[in-house]
Amino acid sequence: MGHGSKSPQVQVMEGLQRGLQKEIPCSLLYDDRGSELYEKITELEEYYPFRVEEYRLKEHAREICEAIPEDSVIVELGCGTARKSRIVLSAVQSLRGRCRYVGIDVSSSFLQEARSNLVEEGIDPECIEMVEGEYMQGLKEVRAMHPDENLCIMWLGSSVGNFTDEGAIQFFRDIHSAVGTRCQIFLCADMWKDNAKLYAAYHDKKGVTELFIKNGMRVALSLLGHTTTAAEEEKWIYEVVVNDVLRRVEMYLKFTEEMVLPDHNIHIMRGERVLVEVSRKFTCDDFNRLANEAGFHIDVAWRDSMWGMQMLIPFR
Ligand code: AVI
Repeated sequence: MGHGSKSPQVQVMEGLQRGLQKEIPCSLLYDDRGSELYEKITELEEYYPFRVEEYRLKEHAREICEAIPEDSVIVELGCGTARKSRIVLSAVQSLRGRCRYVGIDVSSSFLQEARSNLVEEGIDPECIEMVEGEYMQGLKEVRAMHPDENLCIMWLGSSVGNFTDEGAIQFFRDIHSAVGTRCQIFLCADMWKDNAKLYAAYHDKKGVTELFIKNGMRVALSLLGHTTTAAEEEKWIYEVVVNDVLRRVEMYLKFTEEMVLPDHNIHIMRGERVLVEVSRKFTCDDFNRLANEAGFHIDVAWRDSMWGMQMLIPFR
């Protein structure tokens, strides 16, 4: 991720026209089918991130809410159904007696479900607001709705790992420009760990991740007007590489037959690998460096060998 404002179609075209290391934008992985498959991934035995995050949020909920200044508005990026954030939000509600929340998501049905989940959790419906849309536009709207307040921006799920480091730094800078200095970012992300554990999490025995990655490629090609057949898809081999230099898991599709899209000047050679997704795994130093380069410092952190959670505040 981190391709700026180019349209998805242009991003796919440019990524596949490359000579060296062709790639597609991983944002394409989440169409309806992709979102369903991702939901299934979170239930896989090998896919530890989802369960570990939930566990860590429960374990540290009280300390996390103590690190959020009183009377802040908590703003969640990509809130989904608020299944995870409700852990922290209900802790804020019990500690402070009030929890003001804005969920941002592109899906209106998720926003509705999130609202009823939070009401069920005991959050006052008058304190819940929802903004339908993309993150940055949503954040600008939230700042206009709450011009003078501290915004605690929650970004759960290690989605930062699907950005390049430059993309992540730019993303934090964009948050800063959208909302100004009265903000914190509560960021959760996966830690660098044992190769075998990482490999298994992205190369599950049931093959769900493979379907998820292949679906992303199908979506990318459809943007170029190409309808993928089942026979073509069978010839893509799913490969996972744990890259210990860049500290990330790389998910590729290897084309065992060449593919030519002459109208778009695309030629994928037989045996060539296309990078579909990366999932960055961080060390403590990686987090500190990313935060500092984006103009933030880490105020509090909860980290162990599995999972990292940190509260970032702007330098000025
Ligand atoms: C959404 N994101 C944090 C997931 C991850 O672990 O990087 C996406 C994913 N890709 C394959 N499995 C899960």
